[in-house]
Parts: sequence; C-alpha cells; structure tokens
Amino acid sequence: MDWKTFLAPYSQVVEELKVKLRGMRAQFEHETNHSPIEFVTGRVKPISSIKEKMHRKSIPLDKIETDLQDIAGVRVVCQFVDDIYDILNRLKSRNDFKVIEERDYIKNKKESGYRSYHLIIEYPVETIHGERKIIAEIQIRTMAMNFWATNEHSLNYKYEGQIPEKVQARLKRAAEAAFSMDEEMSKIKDEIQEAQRIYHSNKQNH
Ligand code: 0O2
Repeated sequence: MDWKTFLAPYSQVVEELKVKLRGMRAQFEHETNHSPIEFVTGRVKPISSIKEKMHRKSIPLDKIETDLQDIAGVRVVCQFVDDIYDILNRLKSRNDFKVIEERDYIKNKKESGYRSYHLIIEYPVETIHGERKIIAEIQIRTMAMNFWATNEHSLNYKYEGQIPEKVQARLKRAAEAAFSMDEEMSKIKDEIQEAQRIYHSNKQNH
C-alpha cells in the first residue's frame, strides 16, 4: 500500500475544509461581531491509527474509502450548544459537499460520556486525474465538550482503550459537569454576547 499517494487527496480535503470553515468564521466576525465558530482544526488520521481502526472494526483494505469515514477530519468548536445547530444547518444547505450521515452524540451521548455532533460528508476534490469524491468527518462541539474529549482521548491513549473503572466513573461525572456548564452558559448567552459586542466595538474604535 502506497500510503503517501492514498492519503494525498485526504490532505487536500482537510486543507480545503479548514479554509472554508475558517472563512465562515471570518465572515461572521465581519458582519455580526459574533461568530458561532470559535475555532477550526483539522487532521489526516495518522497511518498507525488507520491500521489500528481497520483491525478493530475488521475493515478490509478494499473497503477503506467507504467504511473508514474519518481519515479526513475537521473539527468546529463553538461557544454555545445552540451554535452547533446553527452551524449544522448552514453546512447542510451548502452546495459544495453532500451530507451522507449525521450522528447526534449530543442528544444521544455515548456510553463514555462523549458529546459532539458528527457529520459525514462526501466532498468532491479535484485531482490532476479528475474529480474524486472523498468521505470526510466534521465534528461540531462546544469548548466544554472539546475540553472533555481531549482529556478523555489522552487517557484512552495512555490506558490503550482500557481506562480503569474508577477513572471512567470520574470521566462520566466530568462529562455531566461540562454539559451543565454549557447549559448554564446558554441561559446567559444574550448577556455574554452583548458584552462581547461592546468589547469588540470598543477595541475597533481605539
Ligand atoms: P481520533 O482520530 O484519534 O480521534 P468509534 O471509533 O467506533 O467510536 P466510529 O463508528 O468510527 O466510532 O465513528 P464515530 O462514533 O463518529 O467516532 C469517530 C471519532 O469520534 C473518533 O475518532 C473520535 O475522534 C470521536 N469519538 C467518538 N467517540 C469518542 C469518545 O468516547 N471519546 C473521545 N474522546 N472521542 C470520541 P477515533 O477513531 O477515536 O480517532
């Protein structure tokens, strides 16, 4: 398997999606003084993680393009839970890619405590050999959800997927605490946004 050649269009997709999503953020900032997008990151799954996931999910090499859907992954991090659904609707109405699957791990949190909204998309990318349709995953989550997922991901790595029960229980409590914070912040969203608008316009006037 020539991984470098195989992964090249996936890198192209990650780069294009980052530009487009960061462009949305810039446009929001310019036009409304508030962006529902806090920041955007993206990555191509490392080869070792691809191999590990193919093994774990028994995905044969000839099914990798359809069945391993997060080789190209971008993440949109928002301030508030409502922002997630706002972004989601905007992404679903775009014409430059097609949403083929949605996974709402906010309404249906995972057993681990994980919350996020996942969109699986089919993205047409131009290569020197013509158009290729590449499957990619867009994860949309709040900063609190991101904080939790990043920490849990590190622990999973440390314990090779076998986090001790005591730590798992703490993580579940931490996931609920993070979600309570999201709910509390939502209740004072208007006030926070007004404060941020005042701050930004004062900064522009100086
Ligand atoms: P990475 O790149 O290291 O983050 P599965 O892997 O079976 O849980 P599936 O069917 O591939 O899930 O798709 P799903 O549920 O959309 O999950 C894919 C990605 O979502 C994962 O990628 C994580 O990034 C994130 N994710 C899902 N569940 C959890 C979780 O419980 N905790 C954390 N921290 N992240 C989660 P990978 O493959 O783990 O790789």
